[in-house]
Amino acid sequence: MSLLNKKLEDLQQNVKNIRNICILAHVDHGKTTLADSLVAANGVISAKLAGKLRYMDSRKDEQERGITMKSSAISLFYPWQEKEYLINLMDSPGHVDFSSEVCTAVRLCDGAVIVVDIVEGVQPQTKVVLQQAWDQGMKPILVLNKLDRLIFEMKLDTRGAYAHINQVLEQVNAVMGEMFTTQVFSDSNQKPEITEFKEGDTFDWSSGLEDADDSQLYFSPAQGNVIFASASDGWAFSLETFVEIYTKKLNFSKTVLRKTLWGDYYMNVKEKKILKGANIKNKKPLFVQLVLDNIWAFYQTILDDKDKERLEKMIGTLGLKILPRDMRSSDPKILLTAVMSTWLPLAVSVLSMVCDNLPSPADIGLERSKKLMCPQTKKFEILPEETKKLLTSFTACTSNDSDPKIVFVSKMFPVSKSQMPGNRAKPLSDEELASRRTAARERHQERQLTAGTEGAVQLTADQLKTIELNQEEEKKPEDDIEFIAFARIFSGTLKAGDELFVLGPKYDPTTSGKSLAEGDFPEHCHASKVVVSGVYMLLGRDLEHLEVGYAGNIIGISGLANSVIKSATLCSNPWCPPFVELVQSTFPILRVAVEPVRSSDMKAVAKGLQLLNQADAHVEVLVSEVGEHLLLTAGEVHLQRCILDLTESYAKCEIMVSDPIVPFRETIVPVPDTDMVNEAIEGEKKTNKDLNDEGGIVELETPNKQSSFKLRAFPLPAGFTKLLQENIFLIKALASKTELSSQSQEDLELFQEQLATAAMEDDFLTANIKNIISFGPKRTGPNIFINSVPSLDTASVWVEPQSRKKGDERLDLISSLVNGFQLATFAGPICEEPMMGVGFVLESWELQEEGDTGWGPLSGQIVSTVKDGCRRSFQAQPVRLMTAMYTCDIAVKAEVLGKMYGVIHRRRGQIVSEEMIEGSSTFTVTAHIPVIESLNLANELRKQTSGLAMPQLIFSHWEILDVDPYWEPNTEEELTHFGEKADSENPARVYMNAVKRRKGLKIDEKLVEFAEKQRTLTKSK
Ligand SMILES: Nc1nc2c(ncn2[C@@H]2O[C@H](COP(=O)(O)OP(=O)(O)OP(=O)(O)O)[C@@H](O)[C@H]2O)c(=O)[nH]1
Ligand SMILES: [Mg+2]
Repeated sequence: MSLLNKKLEDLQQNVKNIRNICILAHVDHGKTTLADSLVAANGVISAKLAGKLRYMDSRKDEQERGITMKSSAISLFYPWQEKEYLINLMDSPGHVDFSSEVCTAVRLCDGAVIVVDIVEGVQPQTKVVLQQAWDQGMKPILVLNKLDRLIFEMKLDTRGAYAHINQVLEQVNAVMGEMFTTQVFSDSNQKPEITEFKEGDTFDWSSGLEDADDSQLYFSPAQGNVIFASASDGWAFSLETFVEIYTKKLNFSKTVLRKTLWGDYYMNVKEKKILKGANIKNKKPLFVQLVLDNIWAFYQTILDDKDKERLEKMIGTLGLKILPRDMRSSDPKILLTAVMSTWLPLAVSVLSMVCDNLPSPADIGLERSKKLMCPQTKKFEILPEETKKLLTSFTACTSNDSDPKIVFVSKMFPVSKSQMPGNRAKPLSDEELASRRTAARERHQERQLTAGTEGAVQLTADQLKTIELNQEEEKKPEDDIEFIAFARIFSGTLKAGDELFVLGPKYDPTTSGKSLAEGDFPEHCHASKVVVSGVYMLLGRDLEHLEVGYAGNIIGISGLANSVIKSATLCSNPWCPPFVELVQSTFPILRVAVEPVRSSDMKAVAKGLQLLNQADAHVEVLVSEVGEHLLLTAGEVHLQRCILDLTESYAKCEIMVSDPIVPFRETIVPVPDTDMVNEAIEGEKKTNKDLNDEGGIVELETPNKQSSFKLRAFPLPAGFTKLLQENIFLIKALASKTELSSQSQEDLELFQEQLATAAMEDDFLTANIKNIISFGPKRTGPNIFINSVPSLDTASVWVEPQSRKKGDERLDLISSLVNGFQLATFAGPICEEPMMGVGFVLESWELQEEGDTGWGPLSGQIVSTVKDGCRRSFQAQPVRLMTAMYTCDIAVKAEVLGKMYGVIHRRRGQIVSEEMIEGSSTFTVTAHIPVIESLNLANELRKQTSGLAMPQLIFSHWEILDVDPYWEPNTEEELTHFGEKADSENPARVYMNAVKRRKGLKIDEKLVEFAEKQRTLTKSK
């Protein structure tokens, strides 16, 4: 172990001096480049390569594409103000496809370094990461990066740059302010309401915003939480850097400088005073004069004027020591980096601010610990006593023998076995050398003995066995991969040999804690036991073996591969709750079917997919109903990375990938007033209301004629459906109403109110919200099932089920009824895709004493009959397909704006907004584009705009495709307008048929019409 690593290991025990931080930003704002300089400060890479190597991007494709795809960690040592610090630094990806990797990093850290490109300013992912840091209760510092771009790209003078910096700061602070107000408002909602008013009482209209403390909230250089940097040129400074420089050089008072160096202050040279009001008097602010002017001067002298003499003078005044070799360099960029990084070393500014400003793991605090232990929707108080006791261990973060061991695994990452510390080539000891020599001699003798038997060698049974085993092993792709858990110890110590409980996300200490404590493992308790086989320090591309891991540190753990799939909580105490799952900001929407090129590789692919699933938090692997292996990814870039991983590491065989499969939703709409050519529909086609009264009702009977139903479907208002989608976690929480936290209780009431408002346009729905008996599919989906049979007295979703009244047999069969609805909404009749925005009404339900014999159990018959009924009543309404839409954010240069619009329109996209980034020629354009039309968009845009436009695609919403998929030209006008075969084909039908074809469903499609015409086309000329 190197000296540095030894030091790091020692430092792990001093929790006060540990900082766990991650670097977060929008894509390409310079996180990895910044990390380089910090890593270089530890001598892991040479300072010369810092900013160019992108050390934390250890994968080949990360290097080639220039984007980070995985978050990775490194432990750094930093001596600061006579103390020694251990900084566990994490680099995260900025591309939206990998936002789940950001989640895994954020989970383990206490502090965040938010990087913002000073030219691009706040971008969509910047907002997302600020929100994530906020939600996790992390303390952030801000790095305004790429300041060099202001000089040469934007060609700003120092005052212009100052104004621009202020603008970007305001943008960031606006985001912070917004999050703060939202929080205060939601907190003030929780305050107990005053119900009685006495005379003389004053009513407080304020929202609490005035009293809330926001002094620490905003970023400001004067607050000491902003750093200015150019990561690629290796320099950075905070206000404190210049305060130090000028107090030494010019004998200024530190306190005065700290107050005045940032802000509306200027220097009056005559009076030798610093005064306020630079703006009004049109004077140079102090920051411009003392800071920016100097930096601009260096860039000017070195890169523009190439004036060595002047430069030497400047270096002399500052007392910098530059290597003669760098001074002689003919490349001005090298010279610039050498000078600037000596004057304003990046690592010093960033790391010292991290040590001073960001909390240690011991400062985790009560609030954050509670948040980790208990989902927001539940009351902390309902946790069992034994569990509540663990809160002190969380907050204390101590490593005594008596402390429970609590570890959170946020992801599993693959390491090739040869890279593991134990397996790296070591120099051989004398004994090992001697034994190898003997072995070689024996082999040689054996060979000589068997030489006479014409090449045939008799093998013993044992030898045969080993050979067979070896052959089998050769086929297993996972053999050279070991999964290491990316984890943080929250309490206690961890070493190889420790036996711990592995608690899956669904583990519940209330129900299973006691059994586990007694040594039982009840079925489906989502817990198991595991023995840790090794603990490692994470060092970027390497791992270093650790004897013991201490509380507060981020470490790697081996030996968990068989017990942990993606994330888990490890604890020595079975009363520990599993850590709260993070809500993902995106969900995997792009799915493909994969299969091997050679069918003999099928097993390898199946195994490979499992490994991939384990290694990537954001991948989902499914087997479809027809037996295909489906892979769900966040987007195209993510997909390409997964396929590469699969072919190269996990399955190790050639793979065929289907065209991406894009999901659809099925819905119904009110009967339209006009047909496809905008003619009013009259006559026999009735209005929706009439339909509901008679035509829409479907009547069914179970096969044994014992039970019959009347069902009806109706479209939910769009706002209503949206609410259902947005509040899934509340709907989930409804399942256990007694455990709801008071906050969730209020959220629930609010949710009900909002639903009532959204239902206003539909009288029937308004009257029946209280009669909803289920949501579906999966009991949380955006469809509802309403009980409108007055005699059927069953509990709605909103109330706790009471003890059941005797006498009504139907009540025993409610779950079958609901299951039928669940199945119907899971796969609709258009093309077996899930339904959305549909309400089903149970109009009547008859149950006879007995039915025909010879049929299976009644419950099963009810499931299938209700499912069928829902599907038929769905089809009695005008049906529509819904397509998934992406929000597409594109940063694009003005000169290629037109070309970009061309690409978007061709793909049926709509522009939502377009803004120019002030002072630059870059536009930020937001568009909506159907997911199905988005494939290869990034590539096409790059080609069309010579790489000047970069799209970020995030799933946004579902949109109704306003054409009936079964529509064919019917009326005379339609026939004249569209021709007999609807020449411009019905897009909904195209999509529907494509889905059906994929699923192997029957398609109502004529392949060749009027074949004889085709035959005669050429001959008849
Ligand atoms: N001009 C300039 N370019 C920079 C600076 N810092 C980084 N870059 C460039 O910006 C590009 C992106 O840098 P990265 O460090 O890979 O960005 P990132 O934030 O890690 O990107 P992702 O991980 O993909 O989100 C690279 O081409 C860098 O050379 C800077 O201070 N000034
Ligand atoms: Mg990066």
